[in-house]
Amino acid sequence: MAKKAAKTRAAKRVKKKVVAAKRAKAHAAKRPASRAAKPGAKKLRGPKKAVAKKRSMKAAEARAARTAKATAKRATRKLGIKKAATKKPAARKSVVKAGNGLPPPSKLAFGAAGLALEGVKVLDFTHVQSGPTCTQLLAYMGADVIKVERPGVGDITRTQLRDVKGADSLYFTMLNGNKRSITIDSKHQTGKDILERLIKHCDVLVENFAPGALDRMGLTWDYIHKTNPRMIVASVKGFGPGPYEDCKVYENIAQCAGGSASTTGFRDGPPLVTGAQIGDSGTGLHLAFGITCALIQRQRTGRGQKVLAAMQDGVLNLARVKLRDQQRLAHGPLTEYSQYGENIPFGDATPRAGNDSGGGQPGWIVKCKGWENDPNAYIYFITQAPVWGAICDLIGKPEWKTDPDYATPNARLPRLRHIFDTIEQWTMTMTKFEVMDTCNKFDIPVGPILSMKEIAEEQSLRETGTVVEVDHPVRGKYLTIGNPVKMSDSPTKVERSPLLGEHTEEILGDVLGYSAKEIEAIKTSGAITAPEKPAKAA
Ligand code: CAO
Repeated sequence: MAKKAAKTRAAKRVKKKVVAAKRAKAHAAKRPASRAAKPGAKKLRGPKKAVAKKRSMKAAEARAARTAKATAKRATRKLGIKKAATKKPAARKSVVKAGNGLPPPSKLAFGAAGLALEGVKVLDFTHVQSGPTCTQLLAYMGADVIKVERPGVGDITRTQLRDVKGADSLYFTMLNGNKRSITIDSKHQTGKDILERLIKHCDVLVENFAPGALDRMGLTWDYIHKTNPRMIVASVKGFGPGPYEDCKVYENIAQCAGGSASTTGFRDGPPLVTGAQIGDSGTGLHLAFGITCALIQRQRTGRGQKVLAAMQDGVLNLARVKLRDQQRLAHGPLTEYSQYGENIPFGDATPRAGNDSGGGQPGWIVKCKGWENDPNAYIYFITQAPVWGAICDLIGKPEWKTDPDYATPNARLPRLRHIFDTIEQWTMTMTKFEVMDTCNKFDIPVGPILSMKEIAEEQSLRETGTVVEVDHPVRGKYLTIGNPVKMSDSPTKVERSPLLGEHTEEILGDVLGYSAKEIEAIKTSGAITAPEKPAKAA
């Protein structure tokens, strides 16, 4: 008992000493440098004084720390407390392992190790253009894309803009290559059962129905996520959440709502939509990017997620330089717009820029030989600053190289119209291809206006697989656009689009495991066939 009391008293004494030492340390830290300095020390001024002050404070702190450490050491010794065994940190092993946990590099030749998305199964509920663009790209990359279509009807584009009677239109065939087609009535109970199996089987569901349509089929996120927590549900919609989220949207609506139309066309004309399908195909591309990222994230999390690409957002993303210009307007006119050189004042919004070059290197479309009869006998000409001297020599204006009105990019800005008129006098003496050949020798950036006919016939595009000819059992040979992205270890082989329901039985049997007997029952249920047309009255 007495021993214990003595120990407690000793502990209290030690504690007191520790507190005192701590106080001393704190006090030393607060002590002004002048007081910390030794008596008789030379009085310092300015920066030297500041350095000395810092040094003496440091010394005081160190003294206090030493005292506190010694006191605490004595105290622990008195109390008989053994110093806790401090674990020596193990020698630092290299945490960066070569390969990052990935399998060893394949020894197979590049292009022989399968395709990038091999093994990824996609339940494709897309139609028209935006969604099909996305799933076709996934299919080009090797995913197994199972396109679900309404029995007897299919994707509406099969019959839209038909050029060959009875055959799937090019609108459809050029957006649905490398896919398999299954017909399922998603509102029929047996159809719903088949879809449930597909949801369990697939990794990604892609859809671009009008807002709410997927939910009305009973395929809500909650249901899908419960049925297959790993499934990624990817959607194209016209607008993101907000006042317009329930609206149906087509290509040109997106171009208008995304800021493209207001900035396309000529200043004195109405807004224009572009021929490039930035709303549909552009958003499909964005969605494909989102899906591949979600697939990678799923490798860590094990779960799927919703991926949304709104067409307005996709267009705006592609028109971002125009939002850049909108903000620049607050700080003065947009000097690279020809309207600046023509002394036409700017309004409060990014104007239409005609054929002005979007970047800081002025450019314009100029006529070439034959423009009177050929609507595409034009070339885009960029007066890139580093090659200005070569341009002057070519167009017969060597004096512009030293003329202060033309010698610098800034001096040229108010004279762009005259400069391009002069360039045009020269380009009109040659075909667009001759201008291209001549300019390329001097590294002058130019681009012939190629017609779709010229592109279809361009041999180099065939050789790279960008333009591909495929054979179709009903319509015969047709051209399609292959994979615009070329990968050294995932070469794309473009295949024709499927006929409506061409793979229904194959998918039911081989993929979903229905027996022949079950397939027969499904066939007669009406879930995969078009409803019978009522017989005509005699
Ligand atoms: N079985 C049964 N019903 C099916 C089916 C199937 N396999 N596939 C589709 N349907 C039904 C849908 O359930 C929907 O029915 P309800 O409206 O009764 O629920 C119906 O077909 C039509 O779907 P939808 O509304 O998507 O089609 P739409 O032709 O009226 O509209 C579009 C087309 C493109 C405007 C609209 O889908 C849309 O806004 N999509 C989102 C934006 C988009 O992708 N636009 C780009 C299109 S490309 O230019």
